[in-house]
Amino acid sequence: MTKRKPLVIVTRKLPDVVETRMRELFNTRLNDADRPLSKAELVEAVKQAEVLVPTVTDRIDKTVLAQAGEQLQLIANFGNGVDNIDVETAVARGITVTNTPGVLTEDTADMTMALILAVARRLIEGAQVIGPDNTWQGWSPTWMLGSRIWGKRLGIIGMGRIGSALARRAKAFGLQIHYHNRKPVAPVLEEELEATYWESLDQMLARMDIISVNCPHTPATYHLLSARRLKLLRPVAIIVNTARGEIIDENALARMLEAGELGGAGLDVFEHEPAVNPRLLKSKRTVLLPHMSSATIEGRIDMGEKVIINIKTWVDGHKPPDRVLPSML
Ligand code: 8YV
Repeated sequence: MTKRKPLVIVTRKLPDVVETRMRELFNTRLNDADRPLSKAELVEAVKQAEVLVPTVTDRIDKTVLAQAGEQLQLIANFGNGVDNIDVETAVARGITVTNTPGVLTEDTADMTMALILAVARRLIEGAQVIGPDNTWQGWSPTWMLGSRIWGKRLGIIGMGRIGSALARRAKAFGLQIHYHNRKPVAPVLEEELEATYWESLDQMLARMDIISVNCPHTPATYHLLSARRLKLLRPVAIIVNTARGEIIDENALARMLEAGELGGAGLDVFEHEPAVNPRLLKSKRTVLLPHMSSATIEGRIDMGEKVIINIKTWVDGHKPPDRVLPSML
């Protein structure tokens, strides 16, 4: 019996081992050049593919979905966040949407911790002194002083998988864990982390030394950290974001950093990627990374595995394990 091999269109270059397995299992069209698809190319893809494998750089909105052919039945996102996809419209059109949860948790939590340390301890500034031109003039007792993180308070916005993984790390670094979430986490986890739950985000913000954004970007979390809320932060507070740029009002944040109203910011994500607010670029109080928190080879292969499992389960006539439903957002 010949196995059915659906046409799978992958929008970006994935690790070789993932692509090879996808070619073995499906009629897979790859993007060797790794150039992001234009909107017209994306529309062309949804007109042909039975399965589309997009990434965060593909905006699958209403206008794209409106042009999808009947044959498009599965969007297997290569990524955890699905804010690049209009899930409601997709599901209403009978298209299944899946993502890749769980496999980028530890890598993202590692980089969040790295950003906290980098901002508080001026890691990048220091490394730049001993750059190719080595401008170091020698040790001085009052030079390159950062702020201690041990004993400080960390407020985590979004205590899901990544938020909890960050909390475990942060606890080991001597930080006191606080969090804001739609609801408190299980008592056993709260106890393990010795964490304090804040129902009121405003109240938590005003009391923390460090804030980490770890919630998904949904219509409800767009500009959750608005200009008004950012003003609640203490002037020494550090803010890190490895979730989505849209959760923070980037302009308001940049203005406050410029005015010295915040201790600093460590950002891996931006509101209008790949564009970065020029004010953030100029600020000495920022450590900026190009959306690379989950970028490990192991993580990318695991993400590919998840995509393959989701497609294969669907091909075999079952419900893929990582389905995303509008009610989950
Ligand atoms: C991914 C991410 O690299 O998975 C996510 O939600 O933010 C990133 O770490 C990217 O989304 C891949 O599409």
